[in-house]
Amino acid sequence: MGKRKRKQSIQVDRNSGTFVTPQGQVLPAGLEKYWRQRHNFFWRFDEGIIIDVEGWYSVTPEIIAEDTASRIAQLYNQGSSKDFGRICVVDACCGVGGNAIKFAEWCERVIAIDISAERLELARNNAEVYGVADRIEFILGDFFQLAPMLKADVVFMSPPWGGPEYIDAPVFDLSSLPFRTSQEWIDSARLVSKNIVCFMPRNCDPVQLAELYPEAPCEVELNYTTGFFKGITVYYSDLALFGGSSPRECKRLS
Ligand code: MGP
Ligand code: SAH
Repeated sequence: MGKRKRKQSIQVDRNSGTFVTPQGQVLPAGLEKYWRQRHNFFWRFDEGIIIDVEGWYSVTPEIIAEDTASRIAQLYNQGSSKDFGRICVVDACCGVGGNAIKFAEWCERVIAIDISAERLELARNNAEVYGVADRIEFILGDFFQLAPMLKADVVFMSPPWGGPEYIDAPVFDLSSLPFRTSQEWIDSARLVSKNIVCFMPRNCDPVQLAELYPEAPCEVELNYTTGFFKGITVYYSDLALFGGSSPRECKRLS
């Protein structure tokens, strides 16, 4: 922080269809736009953050992750200070840690699950960069198998959407998530907590999102960062009653 970021450029090699980052990572062409957003994904990117291919196109921008975590913690704290929310949050698919790190900054206990051992290790590395690794319990496994054994105050999910092509559909069909449908994710999450938060594609149908958990109040929040629409956060049950207007421009708090 405080240091000026050096302007760095990258060049795609047309023969190999790849580019090499200044950190020496070889990435497929097409991911350049994500690499250019690296400091939006992690404000401390230059301090040793590591992201793999799926992580590059899936990580939640830090400002949105901060907004979600602070909102959850403040609901339980009834205040606006950055005291820990005395709650346990399960991050069902933690990826490279974008959300889990922010939950660890704002909440007392975080359980971060991922089915990929490689990405779970990257999440641990990245949490170390932020100094919060010791406050996250990292679990390698399939959320669907673990869910019946878990209880938490809040469960957060940002499942795979099927790659950057998710945006090609005019309306993203929630049953078309890879591996498991959105309904299956919600049904398993309900075993962990009634308070569910999901980060979903910006081309989702809000009505379809509400129908996934019809018994619960639901609030659909459109997440903008610096004017760009990035995704939709949906809050179910107690969290939906907190207020919070939609659309929401996520602002840096710290
Ligand atoms: P995007 O639409 O692929 O990128 O993803 P961008 O930069 O908005 O593209 P542009 O061409 O419109 O400028 C937007 C954000 O959605 C990403 O930064 C991720 O936070 C999130 N995201 C994208 N994908 C493909 C996934 C995914 O598969 N899973 C999850 N959980 N998040 C994703
Ligand atoms: N919010 C994360 C990005 C999540 S990307 C971040 O900010 O970094 C989605 C993640 O879900 C991927 O890392 C993928 O490995 C994981 N995943 C897919 N299926 C899963 C399952 N059944 N159980 C747990 N994790 C899963």
